[in-house]
Amino acid sequence: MLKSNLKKTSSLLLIGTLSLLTLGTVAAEGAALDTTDMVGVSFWLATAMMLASTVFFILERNNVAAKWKTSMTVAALVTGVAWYHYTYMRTHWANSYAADGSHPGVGDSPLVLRYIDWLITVPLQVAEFYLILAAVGVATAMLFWRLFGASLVMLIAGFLGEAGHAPEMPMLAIGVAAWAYIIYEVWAGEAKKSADTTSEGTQFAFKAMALILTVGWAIYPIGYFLGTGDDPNNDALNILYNIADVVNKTAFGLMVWYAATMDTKASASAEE
Ligand SMILES: *C/C=C(C)/C=C/C=C(C)/C=C/C1=C(C)CCCC1(C)C
Repeated sequence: MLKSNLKKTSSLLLIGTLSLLTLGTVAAEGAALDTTDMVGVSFWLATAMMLASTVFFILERNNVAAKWKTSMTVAALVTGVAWYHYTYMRTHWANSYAADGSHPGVGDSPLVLRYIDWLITVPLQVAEFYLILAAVGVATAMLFWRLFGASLVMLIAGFLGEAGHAPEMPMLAIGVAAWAYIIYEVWAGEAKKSADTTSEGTQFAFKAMALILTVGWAIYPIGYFLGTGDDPNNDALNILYNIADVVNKTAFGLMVWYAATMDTKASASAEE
């Protein structure tokens, strides 16, 4: 009974996702992609990856132990929200070729769409991090709020700098400082101490997340930096942001899924 209800829920979720895909297609109408434009291609690849990951995480949610289900849901939300924004971002990019076919200038980056997406998905990932620690009862709510606060400072500084509301370099410095604080908190602070005492699956998830926050997130400030100065490289900025999003959302979700699967198998064999 419960099983069949779960199956029904996941089929409904899948149908919902696919209907959203139709909406996304409508949103893309009128935009022709220049297939020799690698930045444009990266927008399209990222869009497809986000949708595929979302469907995968929703379906795989049924195969993991109960305590991992919320983590899988959050992973699906992150890629789902990103997929939704990517359908618009790729259109924005494809619509902004100059008449001579040259690539868009700085003003044509999907800046606002990107930061709206990050403003939703980054706190979701911080929540994910917290959830994995909380699943074993070792994380405090304060840890969540500290990471949440620091990620907001990072994103707001980045937005003000990129949008030209504040000088680029000082904003980059503030953003990097907030990110450095997150790295410290994860490798040396409360989070680290909590994770040392838990199951193999949780430890794997924790290490994966610490790496994502340190190495995966490092791609963003590099992209930002290349987009600054008198001769900003708008193509490099966008292609790096797109790669970073796939790494930090899809690969990150896959690691959570892997940890969840590992932990589920371990507890199943312990019961036998
Ligand atoms: C799914 C989206 C994610 C994980 C976005 C992450 C964004 C960052 C880690 C951005 C970092 C930045 C800095 C560290 C310095 C200032 C500029 C930013 C906002 C690009």
